[in-house]
Parts: sequence; C-alpha cells; structure tokens
Amino acid sequence: MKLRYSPTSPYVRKVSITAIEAGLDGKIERVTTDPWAAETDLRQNNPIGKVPCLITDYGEAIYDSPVICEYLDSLNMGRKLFPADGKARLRALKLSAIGDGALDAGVLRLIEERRRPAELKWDWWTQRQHETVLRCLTAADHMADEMSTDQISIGEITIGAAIGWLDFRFADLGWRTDRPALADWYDKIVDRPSFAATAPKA
Ligand SMILES: N[C@@H](CCC(=O)N[C@@H](CS)C(=O)NCC(=O)O)C(=O)O
Repeated sequence: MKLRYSPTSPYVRKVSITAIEAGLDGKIERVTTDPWAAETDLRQNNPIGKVPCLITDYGEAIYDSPVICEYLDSLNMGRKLFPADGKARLRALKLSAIGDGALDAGVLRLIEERRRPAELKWDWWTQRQHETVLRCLTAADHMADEMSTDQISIGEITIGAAIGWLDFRFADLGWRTDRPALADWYDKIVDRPSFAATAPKA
C-alpha cells in the first residue's frame, strides 16, 4: 500500500496510529505530497484534493481518513479498532466525530489566521471555529470516563490526534484548565508507543 501524506497533517497521523495499532505500518510506503501545491497530481487519486489518501495494493485510492482507518482495520488481524456493533461502535464513532470536528474547525481557524491575506481576515469566522474546537473538547471531556488508554478504538485515536495537533498549532489554547478528565487521559495516551512514535514535530 502507498500513503500519500504530509508530515504535519493530523488526519495523516490518525492513519499512522491506526496502521501501527493494526500491525500494518510496515506494509505502507509513504509518498510525500503537498496538497497545497498548484502542480500536485493528488487530485488524480483523490477528487477532494486532500491528504491522507491511501492507494491499496490492487490500485484503488481510498479517502478520507475515517474510510482509510476503517479499511486498515478490515485488514487488522488483532483486536478491532472499529467495534463491530452496539454501544461500543456508537461510542467509538461519536468520539471520532468529535475529534474530527475539532480538527476541521481548527484547520479552518488556522487557514483564516495564518494563510488569508490580512485585509480579508474575518474575525467572526475565526471566533466561530475557535468556539467549535472548545465545544468539541468539552464534549470529549464529558466522555473521558469512557475513554481507555489500553483497549483503544478509533475514537481514542482521533481525539488523541486532534489534541496533539491543537497543542502543536495553538499552544496557548488553554483547553486543559476546564477539562481535567480529558487532560488526565491525554497525558497518559501520549506515552502509548503508537502515539509517541507519531508525535508532531516542528
Ligand atoms: N476530512 C479529511 C480532511 C483532510 C484534510 O483536511 N487534509 C488537509 C491537510 S491537514 C489537506 O489536504 N488540505 C488541502 C486542501 O484543503 O485543499 C480527512 O479526514 O481525511
């Protein structure tokens, strides 16, 4: 398999953590891709034009990160990261949606603040994304007593990757203050080998 990736993408990190947890990391060849480059051929694989994009051994392009993670888990011979059904599956998918929601809002905020020309900046939009990030983290904090650092699922992977990226990009967010249960969980999950091996680097 080939993974089109960019090194600081939190969505790529989700896929990398999932691959390690599923015992498949050694089967994935990394292909560096800049999704923002005008000349990129990424769109020939992924019409959405984003990384991550996985090309399977039989040549099919798979996107976006939730679908890639579920595909990798379908190849996983060990304990499943997407619970098969019932309450555990709903919980994992909901946590995953909260993590992706925090990331999507965080990325929109980052683009607004750091890429948009100064004369076009829209403070209302930036504030709206900031509040969405915080609401998602509050929702995760409320579910923290159901979150594991041992028997993890795609839910924990996504929340952990989201927080890692938020700390990396918005070090002054201050989310820990009002969310002690989530902070406690996060401080433990970062030591898990799949998280430690993929931590964002400047
Ligand atoms: N929903 C997508 C989001 C992926 C995404 O936003 N990737 C960013 C890099 S972090 C990207 O490729 N952006 C390029 C663009 O928006 O054109 C996923 O989960 O894979």
